[in-house]
Amino acid sequence: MYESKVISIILGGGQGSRLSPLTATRSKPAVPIAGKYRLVDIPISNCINSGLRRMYVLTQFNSASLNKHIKNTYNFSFFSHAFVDILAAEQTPSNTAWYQGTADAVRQSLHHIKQHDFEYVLILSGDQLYQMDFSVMIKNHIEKGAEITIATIPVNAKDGTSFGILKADADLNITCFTEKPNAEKIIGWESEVGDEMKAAGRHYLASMGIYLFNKDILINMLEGNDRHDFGKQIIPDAVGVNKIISFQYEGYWTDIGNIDSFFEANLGLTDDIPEFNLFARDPIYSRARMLPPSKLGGTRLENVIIADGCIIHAEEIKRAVIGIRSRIGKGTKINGAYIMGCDYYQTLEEINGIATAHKPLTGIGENCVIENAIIDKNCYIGNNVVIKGGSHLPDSDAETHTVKEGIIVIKKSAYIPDGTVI
Ligand code: ADQ
Ligand code: ADP
Repeated sequence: MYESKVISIILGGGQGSRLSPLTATRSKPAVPIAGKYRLVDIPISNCINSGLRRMYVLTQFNSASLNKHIKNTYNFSFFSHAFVDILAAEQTPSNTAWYQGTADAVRQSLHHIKQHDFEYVLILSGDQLYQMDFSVMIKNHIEKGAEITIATIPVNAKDGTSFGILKADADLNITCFTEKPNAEKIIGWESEVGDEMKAAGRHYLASMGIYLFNKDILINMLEGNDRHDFGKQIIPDAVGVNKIISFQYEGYWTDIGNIDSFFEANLGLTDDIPEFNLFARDPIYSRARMLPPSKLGGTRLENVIIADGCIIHAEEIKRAVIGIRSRIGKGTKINGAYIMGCDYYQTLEEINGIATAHKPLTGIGENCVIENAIIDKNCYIGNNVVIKGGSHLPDSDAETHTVKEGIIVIKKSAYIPDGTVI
């Protein structure tokens, strides 16, 4: 319904240091989640499921994997105006810098975006897990005659310090806004929220970093100035000047911008009734890979998601997400892990050659123990390897792995020889 009126812009990430080492060789939107998707599939699917089909993904650097994924996944009809285009920070004669922040990323992309016909711009974060129908927010924006709408969610005081916090009047006009207030400054910023939210201690209204702008307002705010960020500058400057309204959302929504929240969001998908529903009627779109069904033999499984194309002989797997083309050997025990899988299969000839050279195969070997870990794609993990994360481990960084908040992240294509203990 709003397809011809709205252009969506997905903020694909700055330098991605919070998700490193997963972003060492790929751009943030290309980071694999839930065994078979990539981060960017979440906002793109929300747009498609909301009837919005014209999208730009802004990213600091354009990895081959992001290009390939977008090109192979989002093919729209020849006769439709739909598109998903990547705009990577680019040097031009007038500008030699990378995106300096979220607003700067949009500013630098305006000359591409302005070539289309549209009335509204929907700005989305690329690192959030949620399912939201944006058409309801757009309808509300138009009916209320707003110039800017910010999607908001009630949060508790502790979480509130990580977000933009705002207050709205009875007509939901935003009257004040403060970006990431500290524990002292947040006092007094409580809002009237529903009973369920009150009972959960969620008294503060946080910006979800999801903005709907009228086209002219956005262009006026960005052109001819150097305000780099929406949260730090554009939104606070607009309060009291423009008609900004709050669109309150109370469903599941979580930031997955750091290793800890990324890990928990993935493992949360294995809960009996996960907060994020992969099995909803509106699908999460991703690349159709034509992989064979997964083959399992003799493995005890408890709360596990297994993607296509895996060959698994492990002894036991608990609370884990097992990604495409994973191979896991006999006797291995996994508890609390996200195994991203592999981009390719080895041929039998390769496997035999590798075996004689005493090198491990891609995937996870026999009799390994893996706990509290993320294993990036295409890793070679030998036999009798122990990878045990936990809160006792200090943050550290080595050639093959990083530890962040007790979670061990084995880097992409790492080679972990037989008998290694981490
Ligand atoms: P943050 O998420 O901390 O707060 P920011 O780091 O600016 O804000 O990132 C917003 C989104 O833009 C993220 O998806 C990020 O990856 C992406 N991004 C950041 N820099 C970018 C760049 N240079 N180029 C392209 N993309 C970039 C914001 C708001 C808060 C709000 C939270 C909700 O500022 O007010 O509460 O989002 O998560
Ligand atoms: P990531 O998912 O980590 O971002 P990419 O998508 O950039 O990685 O790379 C994955 C692609 O690389 C796969 O689609 C696969 O075609 C190719 N690839 C990588 N390594 C190999 C290999 N050793 N043999 C065959 N193909 C490979």
